Amino acid sequence: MGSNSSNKEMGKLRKDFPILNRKINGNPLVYLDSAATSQKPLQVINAVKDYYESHNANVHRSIYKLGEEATEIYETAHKKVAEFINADFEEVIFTKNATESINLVMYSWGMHNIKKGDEIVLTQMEHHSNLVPWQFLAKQKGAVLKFMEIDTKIGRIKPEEINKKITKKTKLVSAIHMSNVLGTINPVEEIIEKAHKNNSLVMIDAAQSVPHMPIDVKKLDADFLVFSAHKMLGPTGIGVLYTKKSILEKMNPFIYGGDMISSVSYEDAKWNELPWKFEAGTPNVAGAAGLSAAIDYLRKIGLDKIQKHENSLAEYALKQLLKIPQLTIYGPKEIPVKNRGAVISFTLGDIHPHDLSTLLDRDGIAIRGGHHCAMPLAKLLGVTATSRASFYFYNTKEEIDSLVRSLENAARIFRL
Ligand code: 7TS
Repeated sequence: MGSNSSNKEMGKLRKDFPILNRKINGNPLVYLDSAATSQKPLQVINAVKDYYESHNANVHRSIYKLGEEATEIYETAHKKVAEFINADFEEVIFTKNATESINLVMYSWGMHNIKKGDEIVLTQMEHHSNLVPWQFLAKQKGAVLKFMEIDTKIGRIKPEEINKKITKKTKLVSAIHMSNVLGTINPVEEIIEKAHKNNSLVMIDAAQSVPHMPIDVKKLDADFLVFSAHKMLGPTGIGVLYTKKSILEKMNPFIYGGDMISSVSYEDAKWNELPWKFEAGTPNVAGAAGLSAAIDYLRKIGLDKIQKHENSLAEYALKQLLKIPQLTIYGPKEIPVKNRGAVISFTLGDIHPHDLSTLLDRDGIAIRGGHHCAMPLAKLLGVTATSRASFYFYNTKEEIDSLVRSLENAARIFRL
């Protein structure tokens, strides 16, 4: 499929997203902040509505019809997520978001397995949610954090850093799959192979990759992998932790209480079977209903097709943005695009990214300005903030043209 026909075909899906019909300040909304959260199709909105209208009850406890239906909806969502990433049913745990998934691993696995002097290896492009928990753990345990350095000119991990930083002392490597700032897709296969050779476990922060490309956890061989439903058309408030069964079986629960037990006496308790051992309390059933619908929607289009279309959007956007002389792009700029997603960070002259966001908002264009929850990376890039345009399959080339027109206009207003 050519990039123009893919633009047209994907453009037809926009009718499923009611919010994309909104006018902002009299202009059609151009939503370019899907890395923060994606918009939701009617199929997802209706699944949540239908759950509350027709099936609402608590799960795993009520024997009456509605209770059975709610349980069925909740467990089906688990099955769909497992299938989506090629995991086993027991290996998929629902959390609140990717951040909570990482914290679960830090508390339940890290607190018991990381010891004084052990090394935890991250990249220099981690989101705070895959940095701050490990800083806390390292301080608690006297462990050492190491960072695979990046070449800031091209926005990629320096190839030699993988061998240099992952050693026999490494107990955990936790790496972002696709950068939410640079758009870089990291060589996680190579990182996982190197880590396993050194008997280290690996966690992949797939918050920005699972929504945009096919992921097979068995093929990848990651030990832990996390993501959030809200970046992949699903509702907020529900996230996923994938963990290999053999590791989960040895981990203690994270949160203690109802539903995660099989039997309780006044003195003691036995844990429930996987995955419920890690899901205490009433879960986000409506969120799970929405996540199921989101997965159905994504699978119907096909992740391969989504990735291809986003590659063509990234390529077109890079080409057009590179024509603006006052604009600096941070991250991979090669054309044709390779190992990068459709997230582009930039600065326009010395306009503060917050001012640029405000100016573009007047034209109905939503882009994010700031440090994108990666303050150390911004510092490394020599900036305090950048502007970021991030795309999903529902974005079009015409929207990129609107972005470019508005940026050129901003450059004129600021006399750059
Ligand atoms: N990891 C990555 C790579 C992310 O991009 C984000 C959120 C998270 C983890 C945390 O996800 P959460 O659902 O737990 O909040 N990234 C962004 C962003 O780039 N702009 O807003 C949120």
